[in-house]
Amino acid sequence: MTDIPESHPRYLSLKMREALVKGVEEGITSKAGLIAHGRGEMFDYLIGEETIETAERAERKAVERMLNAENPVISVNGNVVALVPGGIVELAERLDSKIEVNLFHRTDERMSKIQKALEQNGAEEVYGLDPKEKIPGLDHKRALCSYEGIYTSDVILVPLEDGDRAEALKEMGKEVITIDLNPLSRTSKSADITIVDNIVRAVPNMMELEPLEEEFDNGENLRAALEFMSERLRTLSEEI
Ligand code: PTJ
Repeated sequence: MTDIPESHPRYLSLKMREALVKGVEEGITSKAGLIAHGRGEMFDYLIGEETIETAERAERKAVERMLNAENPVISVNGNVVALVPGGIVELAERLDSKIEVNLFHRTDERMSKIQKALEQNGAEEVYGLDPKEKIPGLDHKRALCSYEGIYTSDVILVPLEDGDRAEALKEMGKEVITIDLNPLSRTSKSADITIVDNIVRAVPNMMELEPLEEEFDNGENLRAALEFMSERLRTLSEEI
């Protein structure tokens, strides 16, 4: 592993990359996960690599919906575990939520490595390893899920999710919350609540923030996030 000095101006960003590379080396993160992260980084750049107001509002609403759910579930993949292994376990505790491993590039080996990583970070029960159900409308392995977790969940947090699965979960009638830096992704557009923030900030924020009781319109919130990005680009271009 490269030793990154804390004084480096892009220290946090480089640490994230290192965590993902380590994830790949350990068999937790998929190689495609590196590419997915690169896309995320680009959008993070556009929001100035900090939590913007619209994201904080979505984070607060997400906390409110998860706390009021009957069977809330956090779906976890190889990128999530590489970036916030402890954070996701703590968040599940705060929200009284189950954790289920649900992979796009599913192999038994990755599933069990991710389960172990979560357990090492304090998770007592990890769902999804012995799936008895399928998310309708998806082809084979991507669809596999547990009955107690994803299949019967009413509110589901699916960070860094693939668009097909987010749409299929909506089709099942679930309330879908995502964390996705790209406000234009299919997941972002089909979710009920989209948190346009880096997961490394969103998860600790959701540990602290008060639930939002007011009405929340995801389309409006997404447009405001895009507007923020355009405005920032305009300002930055004037500074050159
Ligand atoms: O571990 P697996 O096999 O389940 O695979 C996971 C990935 C992420 C590879 C898979 O789900 C995938 O291909 O996802 P997509 O379709 O690339 O979508 C991931 C979304 O997350 C993209 O819109 C990225 O912009 C966004 N993203 C990437 N890194 C971050 C992020 N959003 C928030 N925080 C990040 N750190």
